[in-house]
Amino acid sequence: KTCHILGVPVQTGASRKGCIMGPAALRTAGLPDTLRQLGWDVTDLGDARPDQYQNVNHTNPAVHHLPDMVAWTSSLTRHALQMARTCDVPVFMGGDHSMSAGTVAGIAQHAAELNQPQFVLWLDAHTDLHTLHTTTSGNLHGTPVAYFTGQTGFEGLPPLAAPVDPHNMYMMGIRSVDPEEKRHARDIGVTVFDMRTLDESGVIRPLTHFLERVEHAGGRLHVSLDVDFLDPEIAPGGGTVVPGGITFREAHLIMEILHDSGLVTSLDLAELNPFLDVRGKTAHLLTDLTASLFGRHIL
Ligand code: DIR
Ligand code: MN
Ligand code: MN
Ligand code: MN
Repeated sequence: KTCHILGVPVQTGASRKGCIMGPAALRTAGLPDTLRQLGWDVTDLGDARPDQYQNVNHTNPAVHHLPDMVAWTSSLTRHALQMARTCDVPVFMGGDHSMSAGTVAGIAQHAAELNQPQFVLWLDAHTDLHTLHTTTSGNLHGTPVAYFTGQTGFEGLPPLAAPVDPHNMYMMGIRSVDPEEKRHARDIGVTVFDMRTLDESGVIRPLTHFLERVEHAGGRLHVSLDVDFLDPEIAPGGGTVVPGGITFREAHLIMEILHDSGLVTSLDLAELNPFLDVRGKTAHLLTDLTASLFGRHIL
């Protein structure tokens, strides 16, 4: 099986600088070689670059670095589509989570070409469901889900070839949601397994339920992993960490179950900020979680 890896050194969607070093840290932690040792045919494509910057203005004065997001989104949509056409499982090493506006847009376009429904598993403390109008922080890493599900309020961003159906969108680990995002999540019908739900039911039941849906629909599955999905104790290398996150074993178990399903067709590793990490701890954890997703077994 083939895996193409692309670095996405974007940091302008976040409030704190440092995600630009994410791809370098994941390479330093040995991500490509780790997947090779598991038997995968891995090609590291190097780092992507944004397209030419255009002047884009916006009426929401909080919004910052919109031209960067536009330029990255068009570039990454193209890259993701091409990677999905040429390998079994594309992996995108971020970069802040604004990257997923482009990666998921391109991946979903490929699913549409194959006439298969695209599913997305969003592993994050946040829903990232703001539009350019509802964001109060102006940090555009809080907007990719609303963009790639085709919501209005993204003037200036590339039009979507194939929006993801919000009903095919599942979120886990959620524990920090702004009021406008709450309304939006309810209105468009994404499924949110928040931390309270996971505390009560564990991670296995909701995940298995979701995977059965993907399987029955004959769908393709993109997994988008934000560092702050994980508890800050085990993953300090993120700019917007939130206490009460997923534990080390829960995270590995999710990856192991995802692997056994055989359904995952693409992956984002988002929000690693090596400048805030502690001796590569978070970079190594993301590498090990990716290894579990790609078939590393304890026995
Ligand atoms: C918050 C935080 N909802 C915002 N979002 C983050 O700024 O829009 N997403 N950190 O990852
Ligand atoms: Mn996120
Ligand atoms: Mn987050
Ligand atoms: Mn539907």
